[in-house]
Amino acid sequence: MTRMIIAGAQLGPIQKADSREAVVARMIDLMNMAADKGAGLIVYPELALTTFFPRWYMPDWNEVDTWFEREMPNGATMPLFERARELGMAMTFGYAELTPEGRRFNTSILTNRKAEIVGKYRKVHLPGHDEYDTERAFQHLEKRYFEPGDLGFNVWRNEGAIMGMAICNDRRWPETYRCLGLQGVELVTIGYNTPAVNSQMNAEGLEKRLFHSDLSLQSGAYQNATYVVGVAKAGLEDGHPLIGGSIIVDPDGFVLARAETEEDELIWADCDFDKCAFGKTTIFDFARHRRVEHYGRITSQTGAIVEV
Ligand code: CDT
Repeated sequence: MTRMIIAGAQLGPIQKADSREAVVARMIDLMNMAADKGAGLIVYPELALTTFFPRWYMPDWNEVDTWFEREMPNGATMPLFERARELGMAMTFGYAELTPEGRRFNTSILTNRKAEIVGKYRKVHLPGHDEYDTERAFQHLEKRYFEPGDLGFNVWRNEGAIMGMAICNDRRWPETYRCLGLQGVELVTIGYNTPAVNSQMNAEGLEKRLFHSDLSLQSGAYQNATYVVGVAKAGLEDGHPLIGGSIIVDPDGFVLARAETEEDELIWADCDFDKCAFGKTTIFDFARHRRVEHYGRITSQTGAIVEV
């Protein structure tokens, strides 16, 4: 039997002027709280170390690179790794990765209880645009600052459970969960930075955005009989509101824990990974029920083609 208390460490806003060291101190505070709850794994948001910088158009690539990490761990994040090792707590968090070859990715890593990195994921579904867009109320320049991830969707057996990662916009795509589900995933961790307003439709605000976040995370969990943890960076960041709504979802799609604030806040739930087996061997027994002969379009065609 494998069970573990999983913690979601929602972060409140990180302003442009906030140092990585100050953010890491906040992350350690949340980790200490998670230890008090007996957590074996703590999940932090996407781009956890800085403000959500893709909202800013930067023509100067030297400035862009100040938001990226060249190695992990590094000087700023080492205290987090050291505390995780002391507490024997696995963790996952997101950051902007600049490789030695000069490639830029929106990345997350997964560690074991010894604070060794056992998994890395690079965001596949990058939202937004790559040039300044005068039509939008604010910018979302992920396609400018990152390449689409090149590692695919992988799982790792970590501390007794089969774990996979995705990042923010990935949570809206059923393909994400299914690629992980087809590898038997039991826990999907997803950090996010979601603006509370649609930059292209002002009328779409917080309520609808939270609904879509829940809908995506809960359906991904249910349809693949897996736990899903979605963790926000929330609140008013550099004058721009981000949704909170971090949740832990069980393999039936029910919400076990939910953040109530838009600040640094810990949620946690006791996750019994054996509970994934029922769905995986009955209604979502992929081997018995999937009909791949009818799914060809999913990989051969990207956009919709209307022929009628
Ligand atoms: N960071 C990130 O991927 N944010 C996107 C905003 C897209 S607009 C709905 C998200 O999917 O939340």
